[in-house]
Amino acid sequence: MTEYDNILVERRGRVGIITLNRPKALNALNEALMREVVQAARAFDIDTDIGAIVLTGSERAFAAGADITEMSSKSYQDAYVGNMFAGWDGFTSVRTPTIAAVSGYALGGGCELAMMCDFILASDTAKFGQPEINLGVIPGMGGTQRLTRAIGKAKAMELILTGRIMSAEEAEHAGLVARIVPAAELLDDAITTASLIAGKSLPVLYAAKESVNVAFESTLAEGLRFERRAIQATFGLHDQAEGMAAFMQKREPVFSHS
Ligand code: CO8
Repeated sequence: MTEYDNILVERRGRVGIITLNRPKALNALNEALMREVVQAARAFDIDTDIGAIVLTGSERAFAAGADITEMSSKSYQDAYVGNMFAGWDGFTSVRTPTIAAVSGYALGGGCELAMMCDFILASDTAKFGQPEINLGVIPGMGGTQRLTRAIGKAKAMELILTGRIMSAEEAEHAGLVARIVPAAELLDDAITTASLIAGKSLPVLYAAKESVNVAFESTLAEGLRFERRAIQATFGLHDQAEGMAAFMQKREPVFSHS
C-alpha cells in the first residue's frame, strides 16, 4: 500500500479507512494532506473490493480547519491562480459511500470536509463550527453552501456570521449529524456501519448515493425523474435478481456487485 506522510490508510474487509494524521496541528488541512486524502480516496474508489470509506481524525480533533500557517502568507494571486481548495473536489467525486467519523474539533475546513462525506457520525465530544470570520475570511471549502443545506439558513447564518462553535448534541438536533456515539466507540461504530453498507450491492449503492445527491442539485420533478430512471436501471443488475430471490427464498442475499 502507498506510504503517506499526513494520513494513515488501512482496510478492514470491504471498508477503507483514512485517518487524518497531523496531531501537532490538530489535523489542520494543508495542501499535502489534501492531495493524500484525495489520492487515498480515489484508490479505494476504483477498488471494487471496497464498498465504503470511513474518514476520521484523532479523539481531540477531526480537523481544526484549513492550515492557517500555510494560508497566512498567500496573496490573492496565489489563491486564485493556484485555485486554492479546488483539489477537494476530487474527494466529493468519489462514488463509494463515505462516512465522516468526527471526534473533537471539526472547525472551518474540518467541518466542511466532514460535510463532503455522505454522512457524519459524531462522538459526544465533537464540536462543529465555521470560525473563518474571526480570521478575516469566509468558509472556502463549501461551508456557506453545504452547512446551509444541512441545517437551514437561520442557523447556518448565525454560525458563519458569529463563528460560534456548536456541540455534537446541537449539531444532531440541527440535522448536521446522523447519529451521536460515545467517544470510545466512535471508530468501531463507524466501521460497523461502513461494513453494513459495504455488504450491499456496490452499483446499487452508487445509484442510491447519486440519487440522494441529485436532491441538492435539481428541482423535485427532475430529481424524481432521475430516481425513477435509476431504480429502473437496477433491474438490469444481477444483484436485483439476487436480492429479490433471496427475499422470496427467506435467506440472506449474496451480492456479486454486478
Ligand atoms: N491551522 C494550523 N495550525 C493549527 C490550526 C489550523 N487551523 N488549528 C490548530 N493549529 C495548531 C496550533 O497552532 C497549535 O500549534 P502549536 O502547538 O505549534 O502552537 C496546535 O495546533 C494546537 O492548537 P492549540 O494550542 O490552539 O489548541 P487549543 O486546544 O488551545 O485550541 C482550537 C484548539 C480551538 C481548535 C484552536 O487551535 C483554534 O482555534 N484553531 C483554529 C480554528 C480555525 O480557525 N479554523 C478555521 C481555519 S480557516 C478554514 O478552515 C477555511 C479558510 C477558508 C479561506 C478561504 C480563502 C479564499
